[in-house]
Amino acid sequence: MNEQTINLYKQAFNKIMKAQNILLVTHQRPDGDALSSICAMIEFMKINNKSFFAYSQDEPAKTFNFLPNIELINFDVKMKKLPEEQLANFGSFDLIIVLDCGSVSRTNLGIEISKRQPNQFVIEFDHHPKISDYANLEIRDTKISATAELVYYFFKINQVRINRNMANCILTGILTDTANFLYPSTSEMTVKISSEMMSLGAKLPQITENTLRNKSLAAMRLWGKIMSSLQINPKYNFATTILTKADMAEHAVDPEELEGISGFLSNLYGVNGIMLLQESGNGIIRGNLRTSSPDVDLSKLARMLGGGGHAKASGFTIEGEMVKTEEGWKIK
Ligand SMILES: [Mn+2]
Repeated sequence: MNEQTINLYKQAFNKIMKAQNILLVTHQRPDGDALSSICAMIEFMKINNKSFFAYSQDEPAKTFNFLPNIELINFDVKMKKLPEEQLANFGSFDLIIVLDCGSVSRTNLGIEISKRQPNQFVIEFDHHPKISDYANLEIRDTKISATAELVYYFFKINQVRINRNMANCILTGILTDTANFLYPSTSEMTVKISSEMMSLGAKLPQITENTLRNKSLAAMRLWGKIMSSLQINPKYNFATTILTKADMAEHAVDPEELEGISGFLSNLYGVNGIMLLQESGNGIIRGNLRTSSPDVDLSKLARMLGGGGHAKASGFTIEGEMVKTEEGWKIK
């Protein structure tokens, strides 16, 4: 790591130490890395007696209830916005820390953040490709496996003692964002950090038990349905599969039980990539793109379709519904 990057981490530390009231925010529909990163930062705030408010637009999946500090993340199920009191007092946050959000819109506070007062400072920790500039201090590395790995560097560089709670969070973020060291973003450092987290008390069996071995029979059957619908487009050597509203109605599963299906599908041999199209009700179709091919960048395709993400894992949403025709599934 170069001197310049190390300085960014030190500046972030100084800003936090001086801040009076901190807003910690991660993305909507928070995944394991988003939750782990924010929970590790909450631990740091608690240790340093900082006044903070942690927020995510959507409720964390129950799978992650084992994470320390998860109960301190605020969300509003009905309103899907920052609770009234915090929204009215948005100006009272002199520091806003944004974790794991590819774009500011994923915080659900894009407008508030863009209209902030000059004394409100924004620090961003992220490993997605940059979409827009909005932070005052940006710690971004798209080569790194997880935002939790950036949080690790933040602690290390600033000589913060990593306690067991932080270690559990960092290891969870890394494992969930690399699909247990499966994705090419897994580096020698990723494995080294994970090993260090275990030596600091992170419980690997508990993490895998909660994040991996959590599928019901109905979920397994639905995974089977999705796999049996796979088709390969010979022109692009690209595999697609679908999950309709009817499939979801037939197999009553929690949406969180579908976590990891796209990563699993990317194990399909010899294709350039896979796409899972999922009808999510109210006329929205969610597209998930994955590839294991080293020279395919699917984030470009996702961006063309109005979405974003990483080269190997990205997504988009479009309006419409899926209709079965003689030539296959069409979006209308
Ligand atoms: Mn992430």
